[in-house]
Amino acid sequence: MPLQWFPGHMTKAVRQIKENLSRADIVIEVLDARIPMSSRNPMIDDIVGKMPRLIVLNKADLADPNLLGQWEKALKKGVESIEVVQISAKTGKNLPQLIEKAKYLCRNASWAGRRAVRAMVLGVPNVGKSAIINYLSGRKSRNVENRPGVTRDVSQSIKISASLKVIDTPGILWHKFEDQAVGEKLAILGSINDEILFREDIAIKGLEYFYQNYLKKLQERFNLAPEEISCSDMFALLETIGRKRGCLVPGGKVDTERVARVVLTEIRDGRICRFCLEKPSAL
Ligand SMILES: Nc1nc2c(ncn2[C@@H]2O[C@H](COP(=O)(O)OP(=O)(O)OP(=O)(O)O)[C@@H](O)[C@H]2O)c(=O)[nH]1
Ligand SMILES: [Mg+2]
Repeated sequence: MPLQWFPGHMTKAVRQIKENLSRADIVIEVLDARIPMSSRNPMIDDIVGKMPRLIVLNKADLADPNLLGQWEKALKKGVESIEVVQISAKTGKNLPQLIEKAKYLCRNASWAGRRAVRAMVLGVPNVGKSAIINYLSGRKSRNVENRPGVTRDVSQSIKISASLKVIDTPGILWHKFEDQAVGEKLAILGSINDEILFREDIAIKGLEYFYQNYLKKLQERFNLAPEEISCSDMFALLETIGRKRGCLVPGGKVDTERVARVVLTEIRDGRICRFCLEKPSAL
């Protein structure tokens, strides 16, 4: 069954975003640094048009450090109205650069230097839009949770500093994933409501990526002997992990739903290793 999640609150959110866009000078597009391509919402291009854009690769603390710089370059691609910065709303990495780049994008505006840059923060659900704003503004972790669809309304303008004000928005997805792999990656990383997913299928997809790209780390994390992982049957691997983690139902069979939750949590929280599910050459 194709993945799709576009609940009613997102329809309202898209309308609110369009209505409020004129309150902003630039857009801060937040991507998950582990899936910079799949977390780019094509609707955002249509909504913001040629407005100056700061692309933020958030959760850099969880992403593969060997690929982050490459992604930064690939996304910038010499476009003058686009700046890119890799940050972490957990560690605070590069947040001053975010403010500097937002100012830089507006350096030629008639009002530059006389008033704050006004930025609207956009992105798919759960990429850390609200967490970034909280960190920058020094607010407590209000309105931040590790599930998609937490922020429900476009916010008032929030003052970050004398040079930056931001508007928070609800995460939005688009109506149909042309490429099934895009939906799967968004699901693996928690941008799609888990309740609508077949968790086993998504966990298996996740395991497949780690099997292909981070095999050694996968073995280490789940204590897998080479013969336990030598086949490419990912369902069997899920069951093996289930037995090792004691995810069993009475009678001794593996509770695959439970182990799928475990695997997804471990992937999302970066407990296997820092990773990216896609490489910039795929752009
Ligand atoms: N490790 C890590 N976790 C982060 C980072 N940024 C956000 N998070 C976590 O990611 C989860 C989602 O953060 P939110 O700020 O609620 O995401 P959002 O984009 O506002 O989500 P919606 O409001 O649902 O669209 C929370 O558990 C945050 O603590 C980061 O840079 N690193
Ligand atoms: Mg939010």
